[in-house]
Amino acid sequence: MAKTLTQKILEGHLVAGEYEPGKEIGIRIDQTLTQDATGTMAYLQLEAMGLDKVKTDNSVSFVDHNTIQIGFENADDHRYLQTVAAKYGIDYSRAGNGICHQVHLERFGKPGTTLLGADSHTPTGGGVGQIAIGAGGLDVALAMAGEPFFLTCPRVIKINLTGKLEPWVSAKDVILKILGIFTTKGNVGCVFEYGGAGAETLTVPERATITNMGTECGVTTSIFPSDEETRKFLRAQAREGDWQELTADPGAEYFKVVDINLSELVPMTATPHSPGNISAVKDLEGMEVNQVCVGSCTNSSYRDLMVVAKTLKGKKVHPNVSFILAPGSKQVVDMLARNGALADLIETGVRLEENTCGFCIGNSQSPQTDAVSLRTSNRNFLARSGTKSAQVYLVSPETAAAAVITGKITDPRDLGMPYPKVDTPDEFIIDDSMILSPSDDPRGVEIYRGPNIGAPPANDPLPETVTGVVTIKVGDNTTTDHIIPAGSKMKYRSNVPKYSEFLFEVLDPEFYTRAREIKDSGRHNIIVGGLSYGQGSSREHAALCPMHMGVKAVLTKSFERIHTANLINFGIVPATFKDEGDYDTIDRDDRLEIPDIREKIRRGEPLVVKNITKGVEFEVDCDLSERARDILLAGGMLSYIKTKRDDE
Ligand code: MIC
Ligand code: SF4
Repeated sequence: MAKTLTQKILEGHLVAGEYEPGKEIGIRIDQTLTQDATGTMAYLQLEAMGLDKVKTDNSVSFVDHNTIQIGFENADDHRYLQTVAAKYGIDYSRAGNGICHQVHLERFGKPGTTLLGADSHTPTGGGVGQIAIGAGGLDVALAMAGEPFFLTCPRVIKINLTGKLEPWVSAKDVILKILGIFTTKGNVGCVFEYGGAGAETLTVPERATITNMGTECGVTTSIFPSDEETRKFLRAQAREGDWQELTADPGAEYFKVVDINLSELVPMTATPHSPGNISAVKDLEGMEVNQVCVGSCTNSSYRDLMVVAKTLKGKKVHPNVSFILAPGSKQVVDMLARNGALADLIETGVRLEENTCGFCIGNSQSPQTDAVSLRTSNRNFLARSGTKSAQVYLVSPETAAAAVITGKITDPRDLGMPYPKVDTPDEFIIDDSMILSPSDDPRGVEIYRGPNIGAPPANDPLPETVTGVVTIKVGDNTTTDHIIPAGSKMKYRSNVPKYSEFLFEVLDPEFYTRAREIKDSGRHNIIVGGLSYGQGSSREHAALCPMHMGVKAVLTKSFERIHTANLINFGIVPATFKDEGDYDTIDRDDRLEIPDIREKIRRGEPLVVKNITKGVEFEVDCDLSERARDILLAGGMLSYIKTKRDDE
């Protein structure tokens, strides 16, 4: 039978279950990545598993998120990460080497392999034909320990590309177009597999922009075939040996096929406050711009920055615009420094940030009140930039560069300039000296632990009955940035009690105090949400901190994939309304009871929720695999593993 590329790679890695879309499967993981904001918790969990060495082919610990280092916390955590990597056989990419996804694509990504990353944009690796999936840190720790990764066998959607991009239209416009078609919700359990003659016209960094931001649609991952273009990129990275040709079989059947003619695309933007609010740049032309930020794991490659540098050469930054640039990696900066493009950029009046996540995560360069900020990143959720009243528009590097010159939202085709097309160079500058190999004498490595690091908190098994209060009711598309902000608070990632104080801060600053009172009175906290709850990042703190605050159940219209897995891993029941209308009957502060919850979960039956305040009852579904049910009943993954080990 003709197979999709996704099926070929997944079947080649199958260790549990059968390849049948919709069913749970377990796959072997070849590579893992973590970053510093998710990494400390993941490695504390890995340490608790008692291994000598990771069991993957290759695991990399990147430092790219918390590099601002106000206070001792981040620097301490980075030292912890460095020592733990040296001891457990993990490569350590030092702060200053670049953003995890960009560096991984350059130096590690390998066609046909599986990559599990503790960051939602791990699918960037799909740009070189990897099955690259984002997950919570605990799942990544388990993969490092050699355990399978469990996921729902995906429905594969083919995105058939035809034509060729016109000048000034680029990969970001392709993925924004796709977001306009698929939106940010309703795509859980799917994979986007790209193909068609149009796919061949895109370079690897362009493909990686597209797979990176497929995450915003909520798909499990996105993947391009591995072809001559992939080979060219790997050769330029001095890794041609990692190449193999990989395509779908002719005649492979897909769940759905969507055709996109690249020749018809125009510059696009995602308007505030969701990557799913798509407009043509033309429709917003003339709006005054206060800030332009180029960078992030979506658009910080050599190709992207060269297009910006060439467009701006000889020009000055508009007086009303603050122009920030954060390159994706040391390799990118090195290339730009040596070919003169960096000097051109400096002449324009750019404000250079370190080659890290930087502005993208809101821990620096927060714009002014009510600012219009154009960013080449992937998320424009409310307050993510650090300024709640700011209006963030997501755009391509080309559209960003145009606004730097004009001070207004401008369709770059209107600049009236020849398009500075940038191809993959024959050779990238290779210098891996910022990637530290593990120690030859792991026993001799002493792990450094600063005072900011606490042990991962433990949970109790699920009670027979949940007796709780609705601590918060939120609407559709609630993201993990709403649940637990990153930005300046992210330095508390290793200190769960402290970090929990910021839960739901953006939506309801009183949440923490209320949740604390409810917990202290011996009752459970319950969260109520709308459609696509838990969109966005992989941060397990969006489940870990609620667990710490005594949240036992989250009732929603629907969930996103990584967040559901994180809730289960931390012993919180994810349940969906059988009848979505029941959402409207609940209010904050309602007292709810969910009797016999253990028994019903064990039997896979709907749960009955009694709203004591309103005097009504309704049903919610908690339709999980047998394994997920066992994890939940044990009170989370760590207790589950412990019970399993005790039984063996
Ligand atoms: C993000 O872009 O939101 C992050 C910060 O990279 C997160 C990970 C985290 O919260 O640490 C992600 O995308 O998973
Ligand atoms: Fe970093 Fe932003 Fe990419 Fe997240 S989306 S990994 S914060 S650059």
